[in-house]
Amino acid sequence: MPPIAATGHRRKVRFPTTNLPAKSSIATAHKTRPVNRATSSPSIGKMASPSQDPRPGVPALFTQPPPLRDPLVTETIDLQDATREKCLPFLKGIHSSQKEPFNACGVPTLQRDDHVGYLYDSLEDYPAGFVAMDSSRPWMVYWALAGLSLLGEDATRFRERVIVTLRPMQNPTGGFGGGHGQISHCAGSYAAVLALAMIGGEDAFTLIDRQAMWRWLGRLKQADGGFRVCEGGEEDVRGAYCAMTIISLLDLPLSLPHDAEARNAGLESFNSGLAEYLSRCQTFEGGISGSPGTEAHGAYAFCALACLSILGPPEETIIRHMNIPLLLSWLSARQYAPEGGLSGRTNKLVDGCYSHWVGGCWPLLQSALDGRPQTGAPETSVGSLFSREGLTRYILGCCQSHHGGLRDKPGKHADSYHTCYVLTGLSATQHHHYRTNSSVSSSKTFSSAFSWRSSPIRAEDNVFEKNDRLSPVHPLYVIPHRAVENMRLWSEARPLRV
Ligand code: FPP
Ligand code: K
Ligand code: ZN
Repeated sequence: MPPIAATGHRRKVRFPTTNLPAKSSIATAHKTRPVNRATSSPSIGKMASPSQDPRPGVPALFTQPPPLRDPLVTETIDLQDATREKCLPFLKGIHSSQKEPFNACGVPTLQRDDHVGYLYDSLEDYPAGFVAMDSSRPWMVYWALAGLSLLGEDATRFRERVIVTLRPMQNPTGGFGGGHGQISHCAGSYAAVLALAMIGGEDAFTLIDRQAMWRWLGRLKQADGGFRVCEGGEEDVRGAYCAMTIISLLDLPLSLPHDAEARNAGLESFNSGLAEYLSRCQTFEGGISGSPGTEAHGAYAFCALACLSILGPPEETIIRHMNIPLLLSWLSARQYAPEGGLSGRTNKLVDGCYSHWVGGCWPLLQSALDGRPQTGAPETSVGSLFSREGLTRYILGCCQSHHGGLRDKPGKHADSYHTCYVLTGLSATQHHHYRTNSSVSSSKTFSSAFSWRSSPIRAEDNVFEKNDRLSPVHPLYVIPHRAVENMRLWSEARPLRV
């Protein structure tokens, strides 16, 4: 039982009987089951015949297979073909599970109430099979609150309940575990801090032991500039992004604690060697990997670019530490046609959650290319670097689950992770994110991270309707701007003496 039920919003939870999350970590929370060839065949289910005409308003780019084909037949290509065939009736707007109304562009409406209901449900009880999610408790809270905020709901009504839920997960030695009694982890701490920022208020902020958090993060900093995700755990760009998110939001001192082992290697600050470490994560493909020498992946690309954008102005940090033409080429290759959605890596499939992990890279790169910020929105901009129309079509056409919640792709069940990140991606297609030369923060360090603004893109300039508009979220912290600002200003007013 949750400590305090979400009174007034208790709904009956609908749980799928199959496709339960298999593992517990964020890295696996969105993993799909191995595809069963028989069930992934495009001919099953109650879908319309693939040859049926699309609704008016859907351009041929989104209704036909790509004109160029690799004649080689491999498992990868079979899977790609099957995925495309599965998506086509949804893109054409003719699948029987899609809900009316459709707009003049042939795109279905955002089923806002269904998604709100799904996320409220996601904070209620779970059957035994979900025990694997036990180490993702702070994430469950974060995904629901972030998703609800995007949908225009008020996250602060969960204040008391979130505080009671998260309190036992904080360890006296610093940081939050994935649940009560679990060792502190960067990912759980990131989700917990962001959830507390969203509910806001003195009780939420004072819950965090900032001094212990600083000491614990000091033990994660490595001699090569990067961060481990937990003591004795792996070192990767998730660690770096989560750590710098926490440090900058809570205004923790940048100097490493005296007992930090990285000091023995000559490092003095949390920033030391970090940008150079992230630079070493860019691969021959142009994408960014979890650690130097491994495969480029969209989730890591976002962590690395957001971390660089926290460290300093993207037009300095990203430009200096990344090969931009190569990065542009790899990021662009993540968007597929006819699907319109984004993949996480070369030769893999579109997945709704990359609407954020990959889609969220674009505003950061755009800001880097636009150069030094001005008083308001930039007068000239490199403009949109991806197809907002394609991504909107994939999200609204292929990712909305019939009973609420959003999903990886047709044939998959919704879950709160995908609901959160698909909505984040949809919001990114509806807003311009840019920085100005005035920061909310009065300190010089991280001033650029707190200078982001957004302006809505007109519904007429994309394929969504006015009522489908989501709230904007901060492109680095992935929570509402106000939540970012309140936590930073509260922390700045209470400098830590160490
Ligand atoms: C591959 O999964 C996925 C990864 C290698 C990385 C997953 C990491 C995240 C989603 C986010 C981490 C960020 C933070 C802030 C903790 P897959 O093989 O199932 O998917 P794919 O086929 O699409 O690559
Ligand atoms: K995936
Ligand atoms: Zn996914």
